[in-house]
Amino acid sequence: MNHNLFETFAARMRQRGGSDFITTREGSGYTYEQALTASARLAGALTALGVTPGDRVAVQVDKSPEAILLYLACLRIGGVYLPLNTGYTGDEIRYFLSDAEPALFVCRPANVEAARTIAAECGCPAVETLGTAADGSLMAAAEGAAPRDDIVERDDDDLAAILYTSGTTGRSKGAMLTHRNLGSNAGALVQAWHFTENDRLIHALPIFHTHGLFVACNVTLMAGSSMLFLPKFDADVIFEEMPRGTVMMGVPTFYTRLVADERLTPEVTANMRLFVSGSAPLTAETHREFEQKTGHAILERYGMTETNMNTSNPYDGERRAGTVGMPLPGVEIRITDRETHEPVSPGEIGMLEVRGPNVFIGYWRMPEKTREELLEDGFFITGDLAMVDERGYVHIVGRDKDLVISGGYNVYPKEVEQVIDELDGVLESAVIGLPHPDFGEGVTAVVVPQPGADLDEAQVLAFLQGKLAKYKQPKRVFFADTLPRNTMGKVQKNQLRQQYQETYQ
Ligand code: MCA
Ligand code: AMP
Repeated sequence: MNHNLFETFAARMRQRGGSDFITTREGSGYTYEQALTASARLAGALTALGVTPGDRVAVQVDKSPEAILLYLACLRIGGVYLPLNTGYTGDEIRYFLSDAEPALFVCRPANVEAARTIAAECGCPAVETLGTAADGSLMAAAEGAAPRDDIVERDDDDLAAILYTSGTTGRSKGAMLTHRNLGSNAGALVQAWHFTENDRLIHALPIFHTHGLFVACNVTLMAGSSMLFLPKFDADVIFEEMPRGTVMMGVPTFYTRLVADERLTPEVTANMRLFVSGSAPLTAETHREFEQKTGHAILERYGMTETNMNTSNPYDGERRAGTVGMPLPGVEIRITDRETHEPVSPGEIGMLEVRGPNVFIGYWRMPEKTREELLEDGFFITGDLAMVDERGYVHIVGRDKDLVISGGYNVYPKEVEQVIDELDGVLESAVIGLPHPDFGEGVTAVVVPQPGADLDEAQVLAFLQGKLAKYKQPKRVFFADTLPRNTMGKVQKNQLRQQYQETYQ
């Protein structure tokens, strides 16, 4: 039996035939039938370009229906899809290409020159382009390619995708996700969230992360629903489209922006049946306000790049504000002591560990990192601190990892600190997340200049331009003579967070 996830998708796509799969506001898009045909052509193009089963296909393109067809084509031929944040700079891309060694890099048409240079440096043999108007050299290649209607045989444990997540050491780690990981999770979510062919998902998330790609698109494909693809979150457009949608998935920033808008009413959301939130904590306050204004209780769920979705509030039953619900079917969680991995007493806070068919098989070419985080008994150490209440709802109460989540994007302070420290005149730096009304947490730097150095905020910010993706760059930079340290010499970031807590309030 072929365990390629695309087998499941293809069966559904054939059934759904002429029904809409992806639509856009501009009137472009694909029915399921058209998507099957077009992805077969793209599969033919990938093969002609030399992509073979197990090869990585790195993709840094703007959001478009064709980018999803490329993902499907890649699955079909047994390739490993490797999506990259569109905000990544050349330096960042260089690292990913040299680490993942893809057989093909698909970039935006406007970036092709730089992409070719970087690809050549990294030994990546092929570069093609994909634009947002069904254009670019890859689409041209697909036009002339012999379509591939077959589906390459894959095992459950074969790789379907690699998604990079930043690491606490400053080096990004490629999470290896299998056909089983993606398929089992999409199946569980379709059931848990009652997705059907009648659903129309308002899709305003980026498609290079688990949330917008796997949660949104795999669930849609598995249920045979349709999606309205929007280039980005824009409240005006969301309000226009809600009367024609049934589900929206978003990060908490979507919801804080909607709640602050007077257009949010029971009438405008009357056709919607479900609002899902994840990727960062949704405050109980936003949850309650949204419900007061619309009658809809946002359904919060919790996941990670390494695990897909782990827990979800119930579809039927109480969606408890400030909690992420219960484990999805097939997913086990345990709350443990950080040192011993022994379960803590019920109701106590500990490390959240997770096991199940959703959990990845390790970090790409990082066996040691994998051993540190993926235990022999199959439990993955999430780095999130949690407790389970008396009714079985999981509360994420903090993080044991030094991580900032800004507008749903993860920023690892170490990576930003390393770049700041390269600036002449900087002795050292500490990057922290501070409460931010729009992004949840705002990336903030505290810099210690070398004695006699004359540095200001603008200089530090200018230095980071082009070196780090925009969302990783601090919103503010402060200066200090020293950083607070404990007796072990570790920087006391809690103290810094306290000192600067009012910055964005
Ligand atoms: C944009 N900017 C940001 C962010 N987004 N800065 C910090 N954090 C961000 N997230 C910058 C812009 O470059 C701009 O800078 C300024 O902030 C204001 O931009 P604005 O127009 O307000 O932003 P936006 O374009 O509206 O974007 C905000 C957003 C977006 C809608 C929240 O960031 C977004 O779609 N986030 C979703 C991320 C996501 O999908 N995460 C899932 C991964 P300037 O003005 O200087 O140019 S996590 C995941 O997949 C796990 C598994 C899970 O559980 O889901
Ligand atoms: P990433 O794997 O980069 O997408 O980030 C996963 C991290 O996002 C988790 O380890 C959590 O810290 C955080 N996260 C995701 N969903 C939630 C949620 N609903 N509440 C709190 N934190 C969340």
